[in-house]
Amino acid sequence: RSALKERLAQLIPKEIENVKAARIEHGKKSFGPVTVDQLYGGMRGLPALIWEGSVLDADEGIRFRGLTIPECQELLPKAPGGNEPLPEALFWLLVTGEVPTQEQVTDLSKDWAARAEIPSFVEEILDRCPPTLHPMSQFSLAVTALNHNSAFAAAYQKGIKKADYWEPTFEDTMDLIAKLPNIAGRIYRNVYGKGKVPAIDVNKDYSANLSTLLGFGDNEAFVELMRLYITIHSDHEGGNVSAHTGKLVGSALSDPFLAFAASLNGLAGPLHGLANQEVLLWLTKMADAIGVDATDEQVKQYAWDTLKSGKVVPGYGHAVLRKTDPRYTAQREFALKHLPEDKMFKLVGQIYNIVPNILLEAGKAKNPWPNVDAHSGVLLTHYGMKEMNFYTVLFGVSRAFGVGAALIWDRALGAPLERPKSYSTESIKKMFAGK
Ligand code: FCX
Repeated sequence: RSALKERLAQLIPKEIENVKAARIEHGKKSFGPVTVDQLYGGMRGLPALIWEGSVLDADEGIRFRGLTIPECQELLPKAPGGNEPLPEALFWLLVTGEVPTQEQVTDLSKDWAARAEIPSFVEEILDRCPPTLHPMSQFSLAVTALNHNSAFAAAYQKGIKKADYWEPTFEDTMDLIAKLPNIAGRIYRNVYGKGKVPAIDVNKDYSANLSTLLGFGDNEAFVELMRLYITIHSDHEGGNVSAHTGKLVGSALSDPFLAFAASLNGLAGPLHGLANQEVLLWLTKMADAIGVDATDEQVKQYAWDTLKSGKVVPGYGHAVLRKTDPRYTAQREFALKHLPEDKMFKLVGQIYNIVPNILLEAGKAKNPWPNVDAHSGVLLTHYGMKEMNFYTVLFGVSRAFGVGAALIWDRALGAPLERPKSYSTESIKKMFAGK
């Protein structure tokens, strides 16, 4: 058993009691009324899910098990000589609620490296994809196919007891996360003609290996970027499309590969994870049209033109956040440290000073501030990863950490099948007639 599984086995009985106690004390309490508008309005603000790994505050942003991003940067173990938290440590935190030791993190790096290989038939599936098939579709195909070797699916067929569901779910989640660098690396190299995927180094951490498989392993700044990137993209509470989809599909006892493939299909939408690709496309077009050294007036005009053509400004706005996303700020700080003179970074900063006022003036968006996707693309571009269609794959690798941790806890706590009630307009009219 890995150290993390050992710790989980100790924590689960206590957490089952903790949940029981919370339900006895608060189970019948109400969050307040549900309005008809919430049903029509994408369920904004509707309390509906339990998600243990992180909670999002509209003003403050995300906290992972109670820790803000700067707190994670300070408290979580780092690589020797590195400054950014290791995603291994973030996963440990998401799963256990505890900050791991350096030794526990190293144990996880080694465990993932040992599980990293993907079956040859999955390699073949990826090799047969036309390079014109979007990297996110390829990613989802490969993750779905990993279900072939699911420990959970096999155990379920054998009649595993409900109390033990978490164990094969844990094994599948560990396998899933471990195999993503090989999948991402293969897609990147196949689609953009970057040669063969090299081998994993069992003595390196997850982000170092991911960077090597993508072809950027020699650049320590890129490796550090990956550590920060995975950490901040891992989890954003339970209601966002990718997280909720994974939880929903998992609630049918679909194994973690099937559940996470569903998450990826949601992440591939332009209002969610694909926005990082859209941002870079928008920035590049802007730079082509008005130059990277454009005046504020020109940037303003360009943003207005985008809005007037009926498009959204990608990377701005959020369904929950009402202030600048701390994930944006963390990336901005990284850029200020590592690439302060980068022209595209400067353009991103200029846009930050201009777009919120325009969105406020336009008067529709409830949140005029930037989200995580407004910044990630320029950082990747700076280090030479210019293929913007690929960006959401890196978001997907990261999101497996949060969705995976949640799937383990859902099975440990015996979360039931999700089945909310839906209504037709006709039934709503009847129900509230004369009221
Ligand atoms: N540009 C232009 N219009 C915007 C806008 C933006 N950036 N953000 C919101 N609006 C518009 C909406 O399109 C909506 O218009 P409508 O009434 O004509 O349909 C109106 O403002 C109200 O929307 P609002 O309640 O503020 O936002 P929602 O909760 O419905 O949607 C998203 C939130 C994120 C989808 C929205 O702000 C958006 O489209 N942003 C651009 C895409 C983006 O960056 N997505 C990534 C988000 C996130 F960080 C992630 O998941 O990765």
